[in-house]
Amino acid sequence: MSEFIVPALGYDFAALEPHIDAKTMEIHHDKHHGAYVANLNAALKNYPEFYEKPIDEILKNLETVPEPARIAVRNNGGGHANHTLFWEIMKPGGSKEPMGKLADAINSTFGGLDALKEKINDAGLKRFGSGWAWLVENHAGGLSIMSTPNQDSPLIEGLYPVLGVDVWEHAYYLHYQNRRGDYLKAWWNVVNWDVVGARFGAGK
Ligand code: MN3
Repeated sequence: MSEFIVPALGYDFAALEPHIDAKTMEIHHDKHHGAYVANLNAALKNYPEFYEKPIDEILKNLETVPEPARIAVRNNGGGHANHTLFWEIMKPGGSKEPMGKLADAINSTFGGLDALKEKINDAGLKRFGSGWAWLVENHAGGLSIMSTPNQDSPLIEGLYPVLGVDVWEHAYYLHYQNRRGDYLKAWWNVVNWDVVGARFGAGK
């Protein structure tokens, strides 16, 4: 039985500067994500069969988690899944804008990339307290924008996250303090659209 682990970042903590500073990345990845994984493992210690399942599958079928562990798995398993996605879609390099079928879907659904960014930034700004803003593949296979509180994953609602931005203060406070809007605007500079594009259509 192997417990859940924090995936390696795959790039330097400083790789996303000046938009996301190295200290924020180090604390966020090692300490915050580390704590979600430690708490997830602790929550499942009496149900080790869940260590064998991908976290996305567990979240999609949250009702199969024994009741005593379910809230902790929702919070900490959500934290694990959400941050794993977050590190991947921020990889430096890659396309600077969406391509192919994702670009087509963004254009037809939202009227273009700028409109998409505005809507996601708005969802992130309106999230009271802590949470995430998302671009998801909806039940019809199209794109929708949503926000979730805390570490709730869209997977819990059967929606597939294509892109997500963390609006917890720990994601931006060292560099941006209370300026969540400035963080959201800057964040788009570090999105790797190759990774995001590959996710679109993978939710089936
Ligand atoms: Mn976070």
